[in-house]
Amino acid sequence: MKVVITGAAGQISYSLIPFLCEKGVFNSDEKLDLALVEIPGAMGRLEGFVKELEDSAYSTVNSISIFDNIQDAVLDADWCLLVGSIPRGIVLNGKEIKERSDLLQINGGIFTEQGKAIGAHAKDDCKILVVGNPANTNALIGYKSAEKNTQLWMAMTMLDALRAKAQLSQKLSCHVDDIYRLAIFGNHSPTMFPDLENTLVAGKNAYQEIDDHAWVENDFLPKIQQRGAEIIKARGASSASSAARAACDTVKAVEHPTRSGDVFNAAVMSDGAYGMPEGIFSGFPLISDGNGSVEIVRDYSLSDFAKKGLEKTANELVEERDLVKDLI
Ligand code: NAX
Repeated sequence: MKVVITGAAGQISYSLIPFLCEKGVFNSDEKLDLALVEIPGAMGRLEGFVKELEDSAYSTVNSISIFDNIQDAVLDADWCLLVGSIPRGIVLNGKEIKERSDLLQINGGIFTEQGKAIGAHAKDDCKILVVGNPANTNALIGYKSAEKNTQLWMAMTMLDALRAKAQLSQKLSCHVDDIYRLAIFGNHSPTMFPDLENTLVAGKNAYQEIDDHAWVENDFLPKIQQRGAEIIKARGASSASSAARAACDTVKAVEHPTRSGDVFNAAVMSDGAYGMPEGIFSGFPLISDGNGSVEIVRDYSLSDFAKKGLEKTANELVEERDLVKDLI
């Protein structure tokens, strides 16, 4: 089982790769061939991390290789976790990258190249999870560049779902495992829409159990939408351990059948479900059969409040798509 991870010397990967090496993540006993990718300037750091991975002597791992280019890394890949990207605020050629449009263009270049390489050299049924931000639009660029619709492209919204479950479990004093059908719609950005109206907690409707729309609108939604910023403020760095947990959970969710009556969360290419425009990557509730088939769950009913939320995040995704239209 070949697993490619870009941004492998970064902070998310430092937690993510050990998580992926634990038993039971993949639905196969085949040992892992890890292909770790970095930019040339970070290869030294990556070599250091590889020494630690070797010292961990994982029984799940067959080999660990490092690459400073995507083309060689993705040959026959089963999974590609695209974590590496250029963060907002970085200084490139003397200019600080602050604007979303600049960030989209720079990362767009990276994801065009990665998409082409994955389409040409990875397995036909390769699964790809984009973590690097702006994740939904990076996934769109990668998917379009790959030109291979047998491959499954996703962008990560699992972290948003885990954050929402954690807040809901505190509010209703229940265990996170008792929460079913919690869905994140739209963009992995502050416009995302976490839906509680279709969520079940121990078989009961979560929204009715909360019975407090003001809490949902004024506390819960902003909390989830702004959680990333809250963590940056407190930690001086963006979420890493929780993002790694979420990326690993997404792999697990695709690799194994979804538990009965539940969903998992990722952004996939929209086919118009729930009125999200076609041709953007949007967060949806999904199910997996554990055999490579992932489907959007289509039986959620949306209130006017939810529809307004979906419209807002859809508009942002369309705007982002328009900003990179020369790349797709
Ligand atoms: P770091 O800056 O620690 O690591 C990123 C790594 O990517 C660096 O080592 C860099 O050298 C490498 N890199 C850059 N361009 C590359 C390329 N073309 N090929 C290979 N490697 C490349 O960031 P980290 O905290 O690990 O975050 C990584 C990305 O995840 C960021 O874009 C971040 O915004 C995004 N996030 C996405 C989340 C999500 O839910 N979708 C949540 C967490 C996180 O904010």
